[in-house]
Amino acid sequence: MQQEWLQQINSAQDLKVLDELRVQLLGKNGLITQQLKALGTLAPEERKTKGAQINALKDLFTSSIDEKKISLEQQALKLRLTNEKIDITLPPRPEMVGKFHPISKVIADITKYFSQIGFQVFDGPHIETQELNFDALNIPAHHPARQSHDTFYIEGSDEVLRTHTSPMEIRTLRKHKPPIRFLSPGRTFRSDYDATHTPMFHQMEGVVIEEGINFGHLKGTIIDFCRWFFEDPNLKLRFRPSFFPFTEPSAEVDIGWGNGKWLEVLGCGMMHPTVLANCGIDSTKYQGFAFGMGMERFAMLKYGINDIRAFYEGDTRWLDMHGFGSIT
Ligand code: 2U9
Repeated sequence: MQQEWLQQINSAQDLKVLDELRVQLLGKNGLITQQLKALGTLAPEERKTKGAQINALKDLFTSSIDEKKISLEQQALKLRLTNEKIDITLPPRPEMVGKFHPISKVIADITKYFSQIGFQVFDGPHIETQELNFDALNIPAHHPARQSHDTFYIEGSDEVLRTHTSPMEIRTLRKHKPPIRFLSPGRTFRSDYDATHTPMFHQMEGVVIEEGINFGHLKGTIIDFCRWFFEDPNLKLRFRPSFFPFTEPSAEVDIGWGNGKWLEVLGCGMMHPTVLANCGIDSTKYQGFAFGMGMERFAMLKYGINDIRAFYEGDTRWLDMHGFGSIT
């Protein structure tokens, strides 16, 4: 009988069968348990020898079952590890796919367009000295433009959060000499918050400095670019005289928006000779133009988004609707 039970224990295929065997042998009404209970009816001498035998059997069965249990558990674990392997080559679930923010899309598209006509891209720090953010750009202290920028000043420092990307143009022109064409996209900061202003927004500025550059080059560049961006080869544009301290002459550009309406999209002008001199560039040899535009405004016009605040609320449902699967 002992051999038969051991044989059964060793050939148990799973933990359930093994547990049934344990119950049959060692459970409340198990074979061994009954035998132990029956000892009480035996004569003292017989009880001693039989008792020892049954207890030895109990120990044998218990250790055999325990051993078998460990081996079955290890087998089961091995099986799970091979069956439950994660296939990392599977594509992600559709609901887990992220989207590119419309601002990333607009910056990537505009950068790509201008890189095809010889523009490099430079980006730089968000915190700038007042010299780079204002003075070098021909905006002296007490000039009304300083007030109109709603600047974030940094306490105990001469520095500010840059109010435009223009300081990056100064940095670039002090380091790299003309002829040069470049863009500087990036974050800018002004203390303002309503349906068309957020305290952090994105600008893209462009600069071209070469010998013999004139207002015609500026107009041609801007007209071609806007017609490409707004996907309308017949788009009407209007250059309206304006003023910026860093360009002279300056203009604001409007695009025709059907039914005789005009919409302002960007500002531009010829590089001011004082600004060129501040960068160590001889304005009798080199001329240039610059333009600046707000990325949120471009995105809102192109993609029909009407409240700028939604860009930075971080609502993934909004991003699902307005984002892009790819920006290359
Ligand atoms: C240097 C010299 C000239 C960049 C320019 C504008 C006109 C302009 C605004 C458009 C919408 C800023 O985001 S916005 O509010 N920008 O109108 N920007 S010319 O001129 C420069 C820049 C750097 C050294």
